[in-house]
Amino acid sequence: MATRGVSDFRSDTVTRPTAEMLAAMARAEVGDDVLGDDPTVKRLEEIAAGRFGKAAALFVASGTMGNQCAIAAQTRPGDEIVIERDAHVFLHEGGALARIPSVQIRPLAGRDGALDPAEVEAAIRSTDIHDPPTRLVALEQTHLESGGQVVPLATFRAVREVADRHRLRVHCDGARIFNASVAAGVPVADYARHAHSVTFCLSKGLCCPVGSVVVGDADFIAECRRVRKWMGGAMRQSGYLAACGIVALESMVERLAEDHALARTLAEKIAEIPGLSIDPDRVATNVLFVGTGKRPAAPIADRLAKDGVLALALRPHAIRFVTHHDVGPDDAKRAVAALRRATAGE
Ligand code: TLP
Repeated sequence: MATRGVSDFRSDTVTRPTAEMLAAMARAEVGDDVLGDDPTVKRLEEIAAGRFGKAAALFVASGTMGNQCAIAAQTRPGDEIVIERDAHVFLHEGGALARIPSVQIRPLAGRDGALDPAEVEAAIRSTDIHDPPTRLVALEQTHLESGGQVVPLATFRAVREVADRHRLRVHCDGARIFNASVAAGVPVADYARHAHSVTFCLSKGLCCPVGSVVVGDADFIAECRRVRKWMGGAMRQSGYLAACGIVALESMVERLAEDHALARTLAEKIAEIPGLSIDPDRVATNVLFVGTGKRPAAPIADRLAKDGVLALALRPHAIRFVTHHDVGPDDAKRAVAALRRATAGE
């Protein structure tokens, strides 16, 4: 279903709230959440904590805010965190790690986003006074830059074993952890068991207009609540937004499989277009990076936009397409036709 006449594959963040969400907003019971009396926010936080098998949760404005609160709550300025080198937290959050938790990064190359536990262990600093203290390992599920790959549960387990041996914390940027869960058939709580904290997004494939949630134990969430406050992220009648989150968790998760199937179909069709490269067998969830060979990606994306197909030329020679609730098979056909025209130079 094309919104406003365009087929928008730029991100799953472009999704609009569903009719059910708008209805839930209209009837939401709200209060002042900073004073602790918004029942709808509390309900969302309870449902989220339960779903992830954690004691507590905190509703935050965005994935970025959730990640930064979670890392700030578990580190001290000057600590080092071990992280996959293409992680969103590191690459795409405006340098927030340097500004908010003020931590230093130890980036490691992952395989499809999965860190090698032995390399994590080897990267841990000594207690020598010259070394920064290693405090936390950060994972990402799904891993965006590798094209929405699912990080195996075994990686979570093995990284946590290393972390426990060295008394490190594990944070998971689970912006799209529900996509991983649906694709792999693994409950989110199984991933979360191996992380002290998880941030997940309501405003991506789950279609909410705003919001993410951080989950963890009660002391950690209490600290996140403090950090969120000094970041300016404490909200008042945010139950209107939390109401959408409840609908999302109750009714929008299983349908993510449709987005994955559409991504796969789209990849299969794009793979037939000369001059473009994508391996459909490697499309694990809802993200596709389409290689444009020697041709620069930006003019191709500009040409697509003229045909009403939006996608992001995020790399010099690759265009990113993301499938979601608000695009369907007709949008995919339109994208394929537009790509054929664009690459034929029409
Ligand atoms: N990602 C956005 C862009 O920033 C690239 C997108 O369109 O995919 N973690 C991951 C893995 C993300 O993909 C994103 C958003 C975030 C965190 C941040 O979430 P927000 O945008 O809510 O701050």
